[in-house]
Amino acid sequence: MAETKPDKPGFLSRLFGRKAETQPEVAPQTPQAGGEPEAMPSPPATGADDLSGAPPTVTTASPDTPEENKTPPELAGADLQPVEGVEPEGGNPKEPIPRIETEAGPQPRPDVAEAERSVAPAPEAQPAPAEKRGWWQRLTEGMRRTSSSLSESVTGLFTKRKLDDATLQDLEDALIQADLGVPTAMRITEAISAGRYNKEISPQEVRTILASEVEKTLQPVAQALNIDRAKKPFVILMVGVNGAGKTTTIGKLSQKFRQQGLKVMLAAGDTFRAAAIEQLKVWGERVGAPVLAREQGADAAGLAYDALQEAKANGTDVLLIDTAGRLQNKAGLMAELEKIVRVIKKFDESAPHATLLVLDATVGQNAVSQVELFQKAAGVTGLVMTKLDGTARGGILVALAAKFGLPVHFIGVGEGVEDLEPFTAGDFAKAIAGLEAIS
Ligand SMILES: Nc1nc2c(ncn2[C@@H]2O[C@H](COP(=O)(O)OP(=O)(O)O)[C@@H](O)[C@H]2O)c(=O)[nH]1
Ligand SMILES: [Mg+2]
Repeated sequence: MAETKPDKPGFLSRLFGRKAETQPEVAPQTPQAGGEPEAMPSPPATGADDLSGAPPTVTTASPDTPEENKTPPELAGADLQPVEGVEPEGGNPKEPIPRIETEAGPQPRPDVAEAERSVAPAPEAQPAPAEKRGWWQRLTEGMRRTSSSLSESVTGLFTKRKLDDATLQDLEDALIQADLGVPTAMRITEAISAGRYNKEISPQEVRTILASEVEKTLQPVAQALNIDRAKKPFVILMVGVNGAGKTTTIGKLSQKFRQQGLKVMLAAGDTFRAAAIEQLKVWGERVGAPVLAREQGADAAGLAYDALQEAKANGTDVLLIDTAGRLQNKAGLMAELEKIVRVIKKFDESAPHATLLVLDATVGQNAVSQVELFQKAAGVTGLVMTKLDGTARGGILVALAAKFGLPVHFIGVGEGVEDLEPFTAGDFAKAIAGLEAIS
């Protein structure tokens, strides 16, 4: 209850679904058209398969981005090193971003669309103070697809029905289907049945118990990302598969750090794609953080090392290092990440001080194997889960918490710079159980 503040409508709303398919009955105050610009619509799937990183037939990203994506001129030219030989790429940034199915599940079409994304990270990057919706609202709106599917199951199962074995089994199935994971689903079902067997239980009571059990699972992992000011720079390595949201998350985090008065520097370590470099540069310009970038194909570990040196020399507080995430070449990916970590440690034994794995919630259970892979390759210290707004599979976060116990620092419910917030167990649990939507 403590997390639910009436003046805090917003992130929770986005988290639980404000996409078109969401159920209107859970719709909070903010109409779809209102408030901040929507995240880019989820585009139609394409057959493009460019995870190989092959040189793209990239459409040219004109630096003349649409009005809302224009970089404030005063922030331009912040790069420490301009990227030579890299023409801005991409087509019409307003085009929807096509997504493809990969082994990791639905992914944004990485290379060809990268250009578009590179110049169109966040329509609402300039915070609109008056219109800025609160986090709770954005979270519940964003997560509505997850919560409404769970909520429907609960309502269907428990309306005027006694709690018997069949109902409990159906509930457990619904929870498993919602990606909460088998152990958690069993625990929740047990908690609901305790002392209530053969009695009637209202859907609302079920939701309350569900929220409380989910919160118990999430509480231990809901940990803030603490920037140790004694480490200068505090080095954050961002890892994750292509399209998970690494670069966008770096932009959003940088904005937060900048607002805290920290000096931030970015390193464009995804050197496979020119457009990925450009994308980070746009974010750097937008949030006022210099970007160390090299030409496409440059050695990422060398770049990370140089970035550390530069950051140390210029008194940077936080250095965020972007990386490539080509899942189609797992051996290569792991070797590169291991090398980056090794080289960083040569400079500072205690670094990286945080290795954040960015996970796309829409991949559902595939997130489990991604955690295992990146833990092995880079020693993940914490998770960031993105795109909780675009999926009914938000329950995966609960399954990951139960399975790995890794800290979850932030969750993302949209493409905008404000759509990332520290993860709090109570808010998430309530949002997933659809409690707020009911009351
Ligand atoms: N809906 C939504 N889209 C997101 C979120 N985070 C990132 N994205 C989008 O996902 C796409 C891929 O993000 P990007 O940062 O380029 O992924 P990367 O390849 O891991 O660096 C971009 O279009 C982002 O705008 C989120 O929380 N919600
Ligand atoms: Mg990227």
